[in-house]
Amino acid sequence: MALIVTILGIALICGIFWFFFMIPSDTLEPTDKIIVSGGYHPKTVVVKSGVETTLTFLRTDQNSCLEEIVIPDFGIKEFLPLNEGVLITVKPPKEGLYDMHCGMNMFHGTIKAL
Ligand SMILES: [Cu+2]
Repeated sequence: MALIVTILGIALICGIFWFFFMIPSDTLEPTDKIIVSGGYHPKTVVVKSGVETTLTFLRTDQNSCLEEIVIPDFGIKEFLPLNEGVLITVKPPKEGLYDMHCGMNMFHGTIKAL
């Protein structure tokens, strides 16, 4: 009986470890936060190519010009509510610079994939 409890205990601990540490290796956890206020800060975000990266966009600027974020290369077009973080996942296929801009193409930022 004691042995079964011990084995179950070990299995449980392994399960917890697996849950927290065995996240798929090509996924980076939420990472770069981009403040959207009078433009994009930072203006250039560096990510790894071929890897899924989740970016958090937080708009703190009332200017409705900035309420939409467009990343044409990844077919992304998202509404950014004021003061609410929006998660956007990108996976650049190769190294390079990828443009991101507001809905009216006035403010620009860059995703740099290494
Ligand atoms: Cu705009």
